[in-house]
Amino acid sequence: MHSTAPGVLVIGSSGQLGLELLQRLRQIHGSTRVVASDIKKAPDFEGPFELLDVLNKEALFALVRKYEVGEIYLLAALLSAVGEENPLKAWELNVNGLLNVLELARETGIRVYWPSSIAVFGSNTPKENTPQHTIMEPSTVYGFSKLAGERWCEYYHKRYGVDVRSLRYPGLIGWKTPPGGGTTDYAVHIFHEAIEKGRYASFLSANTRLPMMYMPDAIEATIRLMQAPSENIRIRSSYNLAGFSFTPEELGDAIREQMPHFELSYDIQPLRQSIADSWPASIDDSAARHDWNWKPEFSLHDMTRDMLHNLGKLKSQSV
Ligand code: AKB
Repeated sequence: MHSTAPGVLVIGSSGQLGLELLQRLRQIHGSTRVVASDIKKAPDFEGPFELLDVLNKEALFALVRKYEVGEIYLLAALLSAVGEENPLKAWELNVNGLLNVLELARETGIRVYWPSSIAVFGSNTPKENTPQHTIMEPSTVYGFSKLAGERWCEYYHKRYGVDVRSLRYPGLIGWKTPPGGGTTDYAVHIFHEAIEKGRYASFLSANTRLPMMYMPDAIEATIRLMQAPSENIRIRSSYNLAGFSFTPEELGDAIREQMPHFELSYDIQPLRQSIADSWPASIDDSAARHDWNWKPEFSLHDMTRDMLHNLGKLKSQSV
């Protein structure tokens, strides 16, 4: 790298969030300054890409030196449903991967972005308008690995001055990339099958209300958080973040406004249903709104229209 500005490293760049965040970061910083990395390469990358397992500390440190990295976005994680299939691997990747990055940040002064999730809450948490500070007794390995990660982030900030920032994402919905093994994935699958088959069988029950967000809002929130002055970031564990909440039935109704013949049925998966039942139905994100002016743009109906339009276009181009 010959630029004087520090490089940006995205770890987990082939995933649902990674790919879209990578594109946005490359718009902001320029393609050559933003290095993509993952354990597998996504098909259509332009710009630097490196194979990297974040658990390999030496390889991580070498990459940071090679590209003179000043900022890391650590997105590699096992999500809630796949995490339950391999709990020890989920713990190792989600916690030790973060610790490798935090150690690097402590030694070099690199800034860090790391996502947390609404999965940090559990069934004893108030379900409606879940506060920033409340009871947290997550029941999934994903949830308590994220909660442990939040504690580590705050610890590295207070103890070593590491500039680490984080958001508790709700379920993320986007058309550019498939979701990667979460409990909220139905809200993306439903659009694919609505367009391809005109019907969908939801693995969550009709009245399961969960907090969700359209991907452009999630990307905007991430960029806004990272661009905010350090003194505005009062919370160094992770900020609550809200878009909108809905049930599968309400999402089906919103799709039917655009596609009147769409049929929704139910084929409940007990594991995912029990995870969803332990999570909040809606989130209070007033701390994020106050500290760094967060405000989402998209409603359920805006998102539904945009998803059907863009995904429909994408699918018609690929046939
Ligand atoms: C999941 O369902 O596991 C994720 C999340 C809410 O963190 N989408």
